[in-house]
Amino acid sequence: MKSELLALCIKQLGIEVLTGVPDSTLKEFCDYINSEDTGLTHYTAPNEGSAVGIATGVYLSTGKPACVYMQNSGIGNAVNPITSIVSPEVYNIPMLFIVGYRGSPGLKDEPQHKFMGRITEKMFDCLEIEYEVIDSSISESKLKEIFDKIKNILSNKKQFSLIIKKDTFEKRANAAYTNSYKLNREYVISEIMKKITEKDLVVSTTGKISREVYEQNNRNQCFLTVGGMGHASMIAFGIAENSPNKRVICLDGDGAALMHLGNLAFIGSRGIGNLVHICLNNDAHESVGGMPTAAPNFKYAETAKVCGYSNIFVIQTADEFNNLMNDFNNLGKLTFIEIKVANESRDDLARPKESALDNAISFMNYINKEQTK
Ligand SMILES: Cc1ncc(C[n+]2csc(CCOP(=O)(O)OP(=O)(O)O)c2C)c(N)n1
Repeated sequence: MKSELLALCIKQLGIEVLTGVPDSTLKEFCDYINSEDTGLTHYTAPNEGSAVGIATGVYLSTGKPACVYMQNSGIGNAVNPITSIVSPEVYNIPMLFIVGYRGSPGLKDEPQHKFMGRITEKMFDCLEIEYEVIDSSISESKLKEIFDKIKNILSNKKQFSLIIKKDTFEKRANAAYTNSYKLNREYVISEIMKKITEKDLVVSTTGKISREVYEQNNRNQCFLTVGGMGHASMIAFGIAENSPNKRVICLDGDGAALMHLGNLAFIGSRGIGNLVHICLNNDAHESVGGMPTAAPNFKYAETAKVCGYSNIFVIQTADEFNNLMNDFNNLGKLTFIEIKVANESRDDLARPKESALDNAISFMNYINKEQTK
């Protein structure tokens, strides 16, 4: 299916606004709406729940439904506004969902997608939202049939979800997302990992940051938060609070930090002394194709300062980074480091061979072993 065709079908429903969080399954479509003049107003949202909020506001102010796109993992973020705002039993807001189907039954996928993949259709059954699953075999006439049905459903003020399997979209030339930053994220991670001592624990965020951490040697000390985008910093906080003799390094992404920005306010207010929160900021969702976040240019370090973090660094040049590395093991207070990195990664990054459960077990064993030393 061509991305253009899907956008056209959406427009023909009278929809004028698209909002969501990018996803790798929807990459071609996300590239199209990010880089071409589609005639649709597009907002990348901080998280999928916020996208449902935007779409609700659009409907309330224009009487026209909006379209919310997301990876199926984002259904988790969207459930609350769907059940408590959008539902016919509350404000009855018509809405079209476009959902990337990671972990669809029968497809080999990463561990974090297995469970949500298995229950995605059941989630929509449970939410009482009609849906269709489509894949690359979809014909234009079948798509037209589905959209005729969607038109009816939306005009009856209901919601509909189009669940899209991997490789459904025709490939497009890669959109060129760049920023002006020079530091390479994998290099930055490898240098940080060289500084890690046996007293350090590392918690890394969802996506390629964790894959780049996995490429380093000290894996037993690392908890790779392979799913649950945006939650790594709170996991790091929970560990730091309960491991007073350790230093916890959180390797976060800007998109992830933005997804649950309240975490900064919470952590900053706790005055905890053994947490170093590093935000690898490329202004992008690099892991799923490099699309911009909801707020490129957002000032993460300044925000962390206002939130109460004690030590604040903004690193952009190689010199600044080298200076930081020289002092890295003397950082003694609640620290926030924003490192501006290029919007790039290599294609041949490894994926963890061990299961997610094995990662949790070896991480816990490492903590236990250290605690009894
Ligand atoms: C709730 C949720 N929504 C969307 C995704 C898909 N996803 C995985 S990684 C990622 C990008 C993360 O961006 P960022 O934290 O800035 O890190 P970067 O990839 O740029 O290093 C996205 C959108 C997801 N895993 N979970």
